[in-house]
Amino acid sequence: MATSIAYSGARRVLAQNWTGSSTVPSRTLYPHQWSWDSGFIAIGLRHLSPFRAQRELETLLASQWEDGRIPHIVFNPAVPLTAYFPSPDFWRSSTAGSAAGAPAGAETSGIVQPPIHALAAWLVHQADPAASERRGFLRRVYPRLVAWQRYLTERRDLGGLGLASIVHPWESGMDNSPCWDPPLARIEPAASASFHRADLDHGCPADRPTDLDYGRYVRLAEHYRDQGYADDPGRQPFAVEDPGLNALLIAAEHALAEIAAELGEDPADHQVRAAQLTTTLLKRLWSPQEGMFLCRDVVANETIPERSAAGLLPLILPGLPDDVARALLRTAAGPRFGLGGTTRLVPSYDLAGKGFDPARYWRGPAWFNVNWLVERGLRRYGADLQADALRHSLVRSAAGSGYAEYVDPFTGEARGTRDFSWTAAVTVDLLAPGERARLREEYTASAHHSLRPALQEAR
Ligand code: 2M8
Repeated sequence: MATSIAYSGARRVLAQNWTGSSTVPSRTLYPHQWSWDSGFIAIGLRHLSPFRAQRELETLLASQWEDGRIPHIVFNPAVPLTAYFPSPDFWRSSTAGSAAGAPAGAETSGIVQPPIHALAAWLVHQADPAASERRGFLRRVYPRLVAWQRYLTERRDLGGLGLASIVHPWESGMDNSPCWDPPLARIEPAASASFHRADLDHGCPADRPTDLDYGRYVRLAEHYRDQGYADDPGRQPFAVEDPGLNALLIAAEHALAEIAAELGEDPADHQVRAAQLTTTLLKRLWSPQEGMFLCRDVVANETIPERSAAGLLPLILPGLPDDVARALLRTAAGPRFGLGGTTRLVPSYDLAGKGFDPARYWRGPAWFNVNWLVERGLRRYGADLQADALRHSLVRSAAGSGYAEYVDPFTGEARGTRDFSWTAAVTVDLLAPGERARLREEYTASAHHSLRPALQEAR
């Protein structure tokens, strides 16, 4: 498919999903604003309209809680309650979240999602620095992004060693990953008759999480809400350190250092935090045996023996030890993820894992945002040929699937909903003229390792 068709299709999806102040992930399945979706969407939108990209992030940040958290959903009051579950009357943020500083004038969820936002803000600024400066974009978002980072590194340090924990599978963004099966098995599900799954009004049940998973999601969210969304360590039935979320947390600290320097402030604090967090990530979640990062169950105090694409995402970070970066590249290209071999795109979960299902949501299908991150990681460590091939495959699969929410990792067949915003947004970014060359220059200039030989070894 010609790249111009892919580009114009993606632009059409982003235009049709724009509400005037932000973008819905999907007009049917997800008719509100989602936190990490908006980050990826802004990264694509910056090439079409830097102003809209700024608005996307500013709209989300306007509903930030006083404790610094950015809620995972900001509800549109014009959308009927029945359109999405759990709806605002489930979360009751303005009342149940008042002690945590939830805004009084907006309804949101009370949980969070991975912190892509500082990186997104930095990339949005770079798309048109003059326009960004004119609107004081970075100066306005910087304190909010710092407060968000402090929320995650302080209030969410439930393991006590510095990494952020998730307290609900939805917080990982990879909702029904098999990584959550062991810690979720401890949770008594809410009765299925106690809620109505609006997702099944729009999605095929075989592509979505099971009712048993939903019962557990509901129970955990109710529990968190009923504690006033407090984050006291030891009181969460589900607490997991996820390498994907923590990789983005560290990437955010690097982006905040760039933003601080651009604003004439001292970036040192962010640089030190990024280095410390990277050391902790390596100590706590790196598995030399598996050649990737694994999740840690903080409640059971044990490693979760499941491999998901989240464990490859630290590749986006500068400064990984050579042996770690080499092993990650080998694992990505090996039988579990099939990059450049058996799969078109990196699957969300281990192809050889017992929970693998090529159709069901985060249990195997390939997702475009995850692959966009992997593409950057490959470039960061000098695997340009593999990154180019993945980029090509991402664009082809996105346009060929009608900008599907996710696809079968082997065939590229569309799954989930269509005309999905972040699929369109990363397509625009991957096709933006000069963007990849700029990235290569940035990575070369910052003198991060070039591991081309490692990739050759891996093949
Ligand atoms: C999916 O999650 C929501 C709950 O947050 C759902 O299934 O209803 C996930 O894919 C998540 O990563 C994404 O942000 C959200 C909206 O696209 O949908």
